[in-house]
Formats: sequence, structure tokens, C-alpha cells
Amino acid sequence: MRVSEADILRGIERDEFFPVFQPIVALGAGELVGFEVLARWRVENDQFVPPDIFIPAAENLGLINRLSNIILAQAFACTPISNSNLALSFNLSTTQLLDAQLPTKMDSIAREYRFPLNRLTIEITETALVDDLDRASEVASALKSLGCRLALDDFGTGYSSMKHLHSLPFDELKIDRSFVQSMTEKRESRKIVASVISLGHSLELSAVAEGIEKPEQAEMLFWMGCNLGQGWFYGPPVAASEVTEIIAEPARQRSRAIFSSKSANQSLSLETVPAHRLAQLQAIYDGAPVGLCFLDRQMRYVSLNQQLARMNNVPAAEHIGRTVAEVIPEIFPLIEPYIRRALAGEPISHLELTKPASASGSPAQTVILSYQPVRDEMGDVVGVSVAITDATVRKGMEEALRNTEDHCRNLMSLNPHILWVLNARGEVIDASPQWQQLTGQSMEDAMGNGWLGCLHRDDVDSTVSAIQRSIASRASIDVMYRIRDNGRCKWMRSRGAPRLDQCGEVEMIYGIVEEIDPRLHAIAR
Ligand code: G
Ligand code: G
Ligand code: MN
Repeated sequence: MRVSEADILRGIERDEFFPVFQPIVALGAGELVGFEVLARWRVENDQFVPPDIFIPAAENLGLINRLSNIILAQAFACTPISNSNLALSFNLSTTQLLDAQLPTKMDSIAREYRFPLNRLTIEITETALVDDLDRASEVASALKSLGCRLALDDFGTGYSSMKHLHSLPFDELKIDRSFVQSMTEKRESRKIVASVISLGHSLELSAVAEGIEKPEQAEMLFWMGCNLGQGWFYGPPVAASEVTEIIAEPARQRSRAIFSSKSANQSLSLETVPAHRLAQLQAIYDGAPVGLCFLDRQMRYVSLNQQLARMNNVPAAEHIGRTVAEVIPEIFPLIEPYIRRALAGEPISHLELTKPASASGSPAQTVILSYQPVRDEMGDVVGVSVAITDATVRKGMEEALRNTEDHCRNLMSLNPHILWVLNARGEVIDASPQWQQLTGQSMEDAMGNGWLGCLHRDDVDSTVSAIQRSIASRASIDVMYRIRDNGRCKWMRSRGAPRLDQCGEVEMIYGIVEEIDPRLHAIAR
């Protein structure tokens, strides 16, 4: 398709150009943070000319500024956005970035529509950003001094990304959709995305992932530390008339499927976590009351924590790069067979071993060992993760834990309140044993919906609907019902509060039920 100057001028005259708005969303909570403005051209019979055709044509014909200003003015005029505090992202062609008049022009359009420029992000595609960086950077600085933010679009697809990052005052990186779309299948894309996110963090730029089409992509990006995203999964670009509806949508609905039940099993891959999370993991690693290390296939220490260094009575730095045989020669023969088995793929846990007293003076010691094979994405064993617990410490911990449990159990059985836990479907998954004493129903029978069998027939529906209401609205429960006790009725009051997961969905409801005086019940009603 060829587009002539006359075509575009006619299109402008007939108001055929207009903006659409694609939501940009916080990946975790699903909260809407803004929209990217994308140009559209509708010609006769509801036919569209794709932007990949008319944008380059307008650039070549010297009409891009006019077109861009028309789109920008209409975007600013979208009142549901300008009246909110949502941000707008607007694409500029590189040729525009070479136009010294551009900042003044944009400023005057913004003033006309009273759109604050600190809510505008200018996206520049890096593929187009090749020549005359000096001039581009003057215009970019002028835009920044008007309050605009600057984003590097389609990051990773150009051939001098780093140079551009360095030369222009960017605030944001937009991760190209080609990486996002292959990251759940291709290790290379995953690595690239992880590095871009890390780069963003270390340069204090925000990272926005483009082209998110599936919940798995959103979830993986979230765990990698990417905060913002856009794509069909969160919504396609919509016309100005539909923006109000998108703004009204609850955040929950947008985040819908991303924390699937699967994510509970999602483990962090150390290779793909950004630097700050790695530092946090290192702190956990060092603080763990367990000796931890990772051995490579040659049984050399790749990493270890302070606790293990203490146990071995050798400074941590003197472990790295050396073999187990070199660092602890007197113990090595005892553990070598297990390390070899783990390297062959067999997980070994709870191995109890008594270390002989060493010549250097450390006393004999009983330890519990675990050797877990560590595999790469292809399933090959690349090393062994070792955990070592001092058995004397562990025995003490076990005892303390047992005492705490006993204590809790005592508390629960002395408490006149019956504690209960419901799952997200409103089924009982735990309750204290007084329920059995009160109702005669076994605890086993009470689980799920079994407990409803002890309720007065007339109170079942109201109780069930109180639970469903609480799940739907995340509000607390306060409901009264009667239970049968040897033909006599007892009034019970049950109160509870939901606990929410990261997405704001009900995970559990915790509560108590107690017998109440029916006269109080009358007052409460
Ligand atoms: O939906 P999509 O097909 O809108 O966009 C195709 C390409 O056109 C993208 O690379 C996008 O950045 C670009 N584009 C969309 N709208 C504009 C615009 O208003 N100005 C410029 N310069 N590029 C745009
Ligand atoms: O180059 P730029 O990033 O500005 O381009 C945005 C383009 O991406 C537009 O053409 C827009 O229609 C398109 N787009 C938006 N969301 C998705 C998506 O989830 N998948 C794909 N394939 N394209 C998308
Ligand atoms: Mn863009």
C-alpha cells in the first residue's frame, strides 16, 4: 500500500486520524497506571491504514509533526484521563526529536488542553535513533525540563541500545515484545529480559514490559522484578469513548489470573533475579542457622554461607574454588560417596553423621546432612546444594517447637472459644476440638460443610450466605445460628475475618464461635 501526501492531507481534513489508548498496568496488583497513545487512521468503509504504513509515510513526506500534534491534542482532550492522575505515553518519531521547535509546540498543546506534562512520557524507538544524537539530546533535555519523562521504546531491538541509554536522559525502558513473548519458552529471551530488568534497577529506570499476552508471562516478569506491563492480556488499545470503562475496572480483575495456584510452586531462579533480590537472598543465606554451600561437578565450593565456614573452622574465602577434599580432608572420605550419588542425580536427605574431633581442636560433632542435585534448565546436574545442621542445635529447636505446640494446644483446649479456619470456598479446614464436645459431631465429620449438619435447619441458609458474602466482599463475618444439643437449642455467635493474598483475593477466613446468651442475641437483633 502506498500513501501519498494528498491521501494524508485529505485524511487530516476529514478528521480520519485519532488516538487509541492501551492500558499500562502494575503487574502485581493489576492497578492501572496509565495508557500508551497509538495513532489510528480510519478511511472509507471502516477500513484502517496500519500505522506501520502511514507513520513512515508521514515521516518521509514531512507531515509527521502535523499528524503527531493532531493525535496528541485528541489524547490530551480525553477527559477521563486528564481528570484522573493517570499517565500518558506518547510515541515520537526520531525525526521529531531533531526538531528544535517540538518542545515549545508540545508545551502549547498541553497548555491548551490543561494537561500537566509531568504526566506525559515520550517514547522514542531506538531503532530509529541512529544519527545526530547531539541534537536529539538537546530536544530531549528541553522536553525533560518541561516535566516530560522519556522512555526508550522497543529496548533491545536496536543495535546501539547502550549508547542511547548513555546519551539521552531516559527515565524508562520498554522491553520489546519479542523478548516477552518468547521468554516462557526460550532461556535466552528469559536471560535478556532479566538483564534488562536488572539494568533498569541499577540505572534507576522503570521497566515496562510490552506485548504481554499470557498470564505466565506477566507472572514471570513480576517475579523477575518488573513492575509495569502492557499487552493484550491487560487489554488492547481502545477508543477514547471506552477509556472510562477501563478506568472503572477493578484492579483485581486486571491482575486476575496472574498468581495462579502454580505460583505457589514457582521457585526463584537465582540466575534470573535482579540484583537487589539477590542481595536479600544472600542475607538470608548468611543468616540461616544451617551450613549451606553449592558444589560444582568437580566438588569445588562455588558459594557457601558464614555458618558453614564456622562449622568447617575455615574462613569462607578459603573455600571458594577449592575442593571439599582440600578444605576438609579428614571428613571428605566420609561424605564423598554421598556427594557422588547426588552428582549422579540422587537427592539425599536426613543423613546423620558424626564428625571426629579434629586435630585443630574442634570437638566431635553430630550433624544432619542433605545433598540435593541442582539441575540446569535442560535437567542436567550442574552441582550439589549442601545443607548441614548441627544436630545438637536441631534437637534443641525441635524441643522448643514441641513446647510451643503443646502450649498452643493447651491454650486452644482451655479457651471457651472454638477457633475455626475456612478455605476460599467457605469450607471448614480446621477447628478446635471443643466443637466435638459441644455438638457431639466428630471433628472429621465437621470438616468441609459437615458442620452445617449441626445447625438448626432455619439458620443454615443465612449462615452460608454470610460466609459467601464475606468471601465476595472481603468483609468480616458476624453471624448467629442455633445448634442442636440433645434436643435443646443453643445460640452461637460466629465471627471471623478473611485473610487476603497478594492479589486481594480471600485466601482463608479465620474466626471463632462461642455460645451466647439468647437475651444478648435479642438485643443484638
Ligand atoms: O498498534 P500499533 O500497530 O499501533 O503501532 C505500530 C507502530 O507505530 C508502533 O511501533 C508504534 O510505536 C508506532 N506508532 C503508533 N502511534 C504512533 C504515533 O502517534 N507516532 C509515532 N511516531 N509512532 C506511532
Ligand atoms: O513500537 P511500540 O511499542 O510503540 O508498539 C506498540 C505496538 O504493539 C502497537 O502496534 C500495538 O498495537 C502492539 N501491541 C500491543 N499489545 C500487544 C500484544 O499483546 N501483542 C502484540 N503482538 N502486539 C501488541
Ligand atoms: Mn511505544
